Amino acid sequence: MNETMRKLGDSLLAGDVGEARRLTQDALKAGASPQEILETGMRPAMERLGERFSAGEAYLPELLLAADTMREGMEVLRPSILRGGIKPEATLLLGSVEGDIHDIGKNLVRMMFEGGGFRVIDLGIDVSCERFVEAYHRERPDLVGLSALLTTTMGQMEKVVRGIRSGDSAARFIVGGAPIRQAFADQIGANGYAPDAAQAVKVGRKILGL
Ligand code: B1M
Repeated sequence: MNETMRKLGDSLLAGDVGEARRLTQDALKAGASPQEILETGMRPAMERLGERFSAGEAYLPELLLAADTMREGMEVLRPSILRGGIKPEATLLLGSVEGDIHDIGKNLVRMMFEGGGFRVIDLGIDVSCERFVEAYHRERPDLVGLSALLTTTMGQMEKVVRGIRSGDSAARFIVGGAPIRQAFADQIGANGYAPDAAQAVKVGRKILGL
């Protein structure tokens, strides 16, 4: 299985969509869980790519290609993640904060919450504080999920927390993304933080007492 996971990671880095889909299917057939495939096959490869990018050994087109390939692989996992026909237990309002166009992790978080029985309203990427506030009051979600991948955009999270709480002091938030840590979540008054998508659902359920 380790060999399949390694090859899967390599296929993302090579931008080989066919191979990525095939290896994802093979891993599922061999009994790996979607979470295992994501966390041991796909995510480490993206982290390696990020390190090469930081070192000036990889460039934006390679990041984009790998991101698109990972998205294709995630689509293979989607049916296994989603539980069909279940009445949603709660609603999550989700988005990548203003200035941030990274969405692979956020999309995974969405899939995991949907699989965990939530209705998810996904506002997408580069979502301004005003759009979050407006959507919150329109949709009245049980939980708001904020994703940020850049140190320069994580500050937006605090703005959204304050913006929404100024109209509803009981609003509840979960935050995550590569630069986010528990201490930061505590500092901005979020109710929870999760380092990955699977744990996000557990933390979300805990926040809501489900
Ligand atoms: Co960008 N990028 N990128 N990038 N990119 C990073 C984040 C970076 C760490 C790479 C690096 O330099 N090492 C770096 C940020 C440095 C920093 O701020 N400290 C960086 C940079 C600098 C940039 C640009 C500024 C580059 C430039 O233009 N010069 C630019 C900024 C664009 C912008 O947002 N305004 C940029 C652009 C891009 C692409 C568009 C090319 C592409 C994104 C494509 C897309 O998302 N559609 C891209 C990519 C692919 C990456 C890396 C390589 C991979 C990110 C990824 O998808 N990982 C990334 C390096 C890295 O993360 N190590 C990097 C896989 C994904 C499954 O993991 O997103 O972490 P992740 O999500 C996880 C958890 O974080 C968590 O669960 C997810 C699943 O388990 N999680 C949550 C995420 N959100 C959550 C929310 C929750 C809970 C958990 O609750 C709501």
